[in-house]
Amino acid sequence: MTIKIYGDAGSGSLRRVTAAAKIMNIELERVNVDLFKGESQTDDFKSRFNPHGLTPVLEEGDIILWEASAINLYLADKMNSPLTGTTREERFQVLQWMFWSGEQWRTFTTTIFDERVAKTILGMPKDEAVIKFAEGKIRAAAKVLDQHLEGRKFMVGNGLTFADIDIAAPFSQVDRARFPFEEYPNLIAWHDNLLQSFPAWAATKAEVDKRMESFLESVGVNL
Ligand SMILES: N[C@@H](CCC(=O)N[C@@H](CS)C(=O)NCC(=O)O)C(=O)O
Repeated sequence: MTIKIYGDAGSGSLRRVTAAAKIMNIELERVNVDLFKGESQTDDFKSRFNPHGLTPVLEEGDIILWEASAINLYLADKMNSPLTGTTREERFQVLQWMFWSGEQWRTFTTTIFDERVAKTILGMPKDEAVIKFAEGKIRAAAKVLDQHLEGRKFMVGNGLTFADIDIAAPFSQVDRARFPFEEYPNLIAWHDNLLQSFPAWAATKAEVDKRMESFLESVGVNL
Protein backbone atom coordinates (compact mmCIF):
# COMPACT_ATOMS: atom_id res chain seq x y z
CA MET A 1 0.00 0.00 0.00
CA THR A 2 1.26 3.49 -0.81
CA ILE A 3 2.60 5.43 2.14
CA LYS A 4 1.97 9.13 1.72
CA ILE A 5 3.83 11.74 3.71
CA TYR A 6 2.52 15.30 3.89
CA GLY A 7 4.93 18.12 4.58
CA ASP A 8 7.07 21.00 3.35
CA ALA A 9 10.62 20.44 2.07
CA GLY A 10 11.83 23.27 4.33
CA SER A 11 10.75 21.43 7.48
CA GLY A 12 13.27 19.81 9.80
CA SER A 13 10.46 17.66 11.21
CA LEU A 14 9.64 16.26 7.76
CA ARG A 15 13.35 15.70 7.25
CA ARG A 16 13.47 13.33 10.23
CA VAL A 17 11.00 11.11 8.41
CA THR A 18 12.34 11.43 4.86
CA ALA A 19 15.90 10.74 6.02
CA ALA A 20 14.85 7.74 8.12
CA ALA A 21 12.73 6.34 5.29
CA LYS A 22 15.67 6.59 2.87
CA ILE A 23 17.91 4.81 5.38
CA MET A 24 15.30 2.06 5.80
CA ASN A 25 14.70 1.83 2.03
CA ILE A 26 11.05 2.71 2.42
CA GLU A 27 9.44 4.48 -0.50
CA LEU A 28 7.25 7.41 0.46
CA GLU A 29 4.91 9.36 -1.77
CA ARG A 30 5.56 12.98 -0.91
CA VAL A 31 2.59 15.35 -0.81
CA ASN A 32 3.67 18.96 -0.64
CA VAL A 33 2.04 21.14 1.99
CA ASP A 34 3.24 24.73 1.62
CA LEU A 35 3.65 25.88 5.20
CA PHE A 36 4.53 29.41 4.11
CA LYS A 37 1.07 29.61 2.53
CA GLY A 38 -0.53 28.22 5.70
CA GLU A 39 -1.70 25.06 3.93
CA SER A 40 -1.55 22.98 7.13
CA GLN A 41 -3.72 25.48 8.98
CA THR A 42 -6.83 25.12 6.83
CA ASP A 43 -10.00 23.58 8.30
CA ASP A 44 -9.76 20.85 5.68
CA PHE A 45 -6.18 19.89 6.60
CA LYS A 46 -6.97 19.99 10.32
CA SER A 47 -10.08 17.85 10.02
CA ARG A 48 -8.52 15.33 7.60
CA PHE A 49 -4.98 15.06 8.88
CA ASN A 50 -3.90 16.81 12.07
CA PRO A 51 -6.11 18.98 14.29
CA HIS A 52 -2.97 20.84 15.40
CA GLY A 53 -2.24 21.97 11.83
CA LEU A 54 1.28 20.55 11.98
CA THR A 55 3.30 18.38 9.64
CA PRO A 56 4.64 15.80 8.84
CA VAL A 57 1.59 13.56 8.60
CA LEU A 58 1.64 9.98 7.35
CA GLU A 59 -1.29 8.38 5.55
CA GLU A 60 -1.41 4.69 4.75
CA GLY A 61 -4.86 3.44 3.87
CA ASP A 62 -7.07 4.31 6.85
CA ILE A 63 -4.11 5.09 9.07
CA ILE A 64 -3.30 8.74 9.73
CA LEU A 65 -0.36 9.48 12.00
CA TRP A 66 1.30 12.72 13.07
CA GLU A 67 4.43 13.50 15.11
CA ALA A 68 7.63 12.66 13.23
CA SER A 69 8.92 10.35 15.98
CA ALA A 70 5.72 8.30 16.01
CA ILE A 71 5.79 8.12 12.20
CA ASN A 72 9.39 6.91 12.29
CA LEU A 73 8.59 4.23 14.88
CA TYR A 74 5.67 3.12 12.72
CA LEU A 75 7.92 2.83 9.66
CA ALA A 76 10.68 1.07 11.62
CA ASP A 77 8.18 -1.42 12.99
CA LYS A 78 7.39 -2.53 9.43
CA MET A 79 11.07 -3.16 8.70
CA ASN A 80 12.26 -4.43 12.08
CA SER A 81 14.83 -1.66 11.75
CA PRO A 82 17.90 -1.25 14.00
CA LEU A 83 17.09 2.49 14.08
CA THR A 84 15.06 1.65 17.21
CA GLY A 85 18.14 0.05 18.86
CA THR A 86 19.48 -3.48 18.66
CA THR A 87 18.96 -4.75 22.21
CA ARG A 88 16.15 -4.31 24.73
CA GLU A 89 18.29 -1.89 26.75
CA GLU A 90 19.20 0.11 23.66
CA ARG A 91 15.58 0.31 22.58
CA PHE A 92 14.63 1.98 25.86
CA GLN A 93 17.65 4.28 25.73
CA VAL A 94 16.61 5.33 22.23
CA LEU A 95 13.11 6.08 23.52
CA GLN A 96 14.57 7.98 26.46
CA TRP A 97 16.48 10.32 24.14
CA MET A 98 13.58 10.63 21.71
CA PHE A 99 11.18 11.73 24.46
CA TRP A 100 13.83 13.99 25.99
CA SER A 101 14.64 15.64 22.67
CA GLY A 102 10.99 16.53 22.11
CA GLU A 103 10.56 18.19 25.49
CA GLN A 104 13.97 19.52 26.49
CA TRP A 105 15.77 20.17 23.24
CA ARG A 106 13.66 20.87 20.16
CA THR A 107 11.14 22.90 22.20
CA PHE A 108 13.82 25.51 22.73
CA THR A 109 15.40 25.37 19.27
CA THR A 110 11.90 25.80 17.82
CA THR A 111 11.39 28.83 20.05
CA ILE A 112 14.57 30.41 18.70
CA PHE A 113 13.64 29.50 15.12
CA ASP A 114 10.28 31.22 15.66
CA GLU A 115 11.92 34.30 17.16
CA ARG A 116 14.76 34.71 14.65
CA VAL A 117 13.29 33.28 11.45
CA ALA A 118 9.47 33.07 11.58
CA LYS A 119 9.02 36.49 13.20
CA THR A 120 11.43 38.10 10.74
CA ILE A 121 9.42 36.62 7.85
CA LEU A 122 6.21 37.91 9.44
CA GLY A 123 7.72 41.34 10.09
CA MET A 124 7.31 40.98 13.86
CA PRO A 125 9.87 42.17 16.43
CA LYS A 126 12.00 39.52 18.15
CA ASP A 127 11.65 39.06 21.89
CA GLU A 128 15.25 39.13 23.13
CA ALA A 129 14.25 37.92 26.62
CA VAL A 130 12.64 34.80 25.11
CA ILE A 131 15.76 34.20 22.97
CA LYS A 132 18.00 34.54 26.01
CA PHE A 133 15.87 32.15 28.05
CA ALA A 134 15.73 29.53 25.26
CA GLU A 135 19.47 29.84 24.60
CA GLY A 136 20.11 29.16 28.28
CA LYS A 137 18.03 25.98 28.07
CA ILE A 138 19.83 24.92 24.87
CA ARG A 139 23.27 25.51 26.41
CA ALA A 140 22.37 23.44 29.49
CA ALA A 141 21.11 20.58 27.29
CA ALA A 142 24.00 20.86 24.81
CA LYS A 143 26.50 20.61 27.66
CA VAL A 144 25.00 17.26 28.70
CA LEU A 145 24.94 16.06 25.09
CA ASP A 146 28.54 17.17 24.61
CA GLN A 147 29.65 15.17 27.66
CA HIS A 148 27.63 12.14 26.56
CA LEU A 149 29.15 12.28 23.07
CA GLU A 150 32.77 12.36 24.28
CA GLY A 151 34.40 9.38 22.53
CA ARG A 152 31.11 8.28 20.91
CA LYS A 153 29.94 8.34 17.32
CA PHE A 154 26.28 7.67 18.17
CA MET A 155 23.91 8.62 20.98
CA VAL A 156 23.11 4.97 21.74
CA GLY A 157 25.18 1.87 20.98
CA ASN A 158 27.38 1.57 17.91
CA GLY A 159 25.01 2.52 15.16
CA LEU A 160 22.59 5.19 14.00
CA THR A 161 19.26 5.28 15.83
CA PHE A 162 16.28 7.57 16.12
CA ALA A 163 18.04 9.10 19.14
CA ASP A 164 20.58 10.58 16.70
CA ILE A 165 17.98 11.62 14.15
CA ASP A 166 15.72 13.34 16.68
CA ILE A 167 18.57 15.17 18.42
CA ALA A 168 20.25 16.13 15.13
CA ALA A 169 17.04 17.64 13.72
CA PRO A 170 17.70 21.23 14.87
CA PHE A 171 20.90 21.23 12.80
CA SER A 172 18.48 21.53 9.86
CA GLN A 173 17.93 25.21 10.72
CA VAL A 174 21.15 26.08 12.58
CA ASP A 175 22.51 28.29 9.79
CA ARG A 176 19.38 30.43 9.84
CA ALA A 177 18.42 30.35 13.53
CA ARG A 178 21.99 30.45 14.90
CA PHE A 179 21.63 28.02 17.80
CA PRO A 180 24.78 28.18 19.99
CA PHE A 181 25.95 24.69 18.99
CA GLU A 182 29.46 25.75 17.94
CA GLU A 183 30.37 26.03 21.64
CA TYR A 184 30.13 22.22 21.95
CA PRO A 185 32.88 20.45 19.96
CA ASN A 186 31.70 16.86 20.57
CA LEU A 187 28.21 17.80 19.44
CA ILE A 188 29.60 19.35 16.27
CA ALA A 189 31.91 16.37 15.58
CA TRP A 190 29.03 13.92 16.11
CA HIS A 191 26.82 15.82 13.69
CA ASP A 192 29.62 16.18 11.10
CA ASN A 193 30.03 12.41 11.26
CA LEU A 194 26.30 11.89 10.64
CA LEU A 195 26.48 14.13 7.57
CA GLN A 196 29.53 12.27 6.25
CA SER A 197 28.39 8.74 7.08
CA PHE A 198 24.73 8.91 6.06
CA PRO A 199 24.11 10.29 2.56
CA ALA A 200 20.39 10.49 3.38
CA TRP A 201 21.13 12.93 6.21
CA ALA A 202 23.25 15.11 3.92
CA ALA A 203 20.80 14.94 0.99
CA THR A 204 17.85 15.93 3.16
CA LYS A 205 19.85 18.83 4.63
CA ALA A 206 20.45 20.11 1.12
CA GLU A 207 16.72 19.83 0.43
CA VAL A 208 15.80 21.86 3.54
CA ASP A 209 18.44 24.50 2.77
CA LYS A 210 17.32 24.86 -0.86
CA ARG A 211 13.67 25.30 0.06
CA MET A 212 14.37 27.73 2.91
CA GLU A 213 16.88 29.81 0.99
CA SER A 214 14.71 30.09 -2.11
CA PHE A 215 11.68 31.05 0.00
CA LEU A 216 13.62 33.65 1.99
CA GLU A 217 15.03 35.10 -1.22
CA SER A 218 11.59 35.17 -2.85
CA VAL A 219 10.23 37.34 -0.01
CA GLY A 220 13.40 39.44 0.25
CA VAL A 221 14.24 38.33 3.80
CA ASN A 222 17.87 38.51 4.82
CA LEU A 223 18.27 36.97 8.26
N1 LIG B 1 6.44 17.75 17.29
C1 LIG B 1 6.09 17.79 15.90
C2 LIG B 1 6.47 19.14 15.35
C3 LIG B 1 5.80 19.40 14.04
C4 LIG B 1 6.04 20.82 13.57
O1 LIG B 1 6.30 21.75 14.36
N2 LIG B 1 5.92 20.99 12.25
C5 LIG B 1 6.08 22.28 11.65
C6 LIG B 1 7.12 22.23 10.53
S1 LIG B 1 8.72 21.81 11.15
C7 LIG B 1 4.75 22.67 10.98
O2 LIG B 1 4.12 21.86 10.35
N3 LIG B 1 4.34 23.93 11.11
C8 LIG B 1 3.16 24.40 10.48
C9 LIG B 1 2.53 25.57 11.14
O3 LIG B 1 2.96 25.92 12.26
O4 LIG B 1 1.61 26.12 10.54
C10 LIG B 1 6.81 16.66 15.14
O5 LIG B 1 7.86 16.23 15.64
O6 LIG B 1 6.32 16.20 14.11
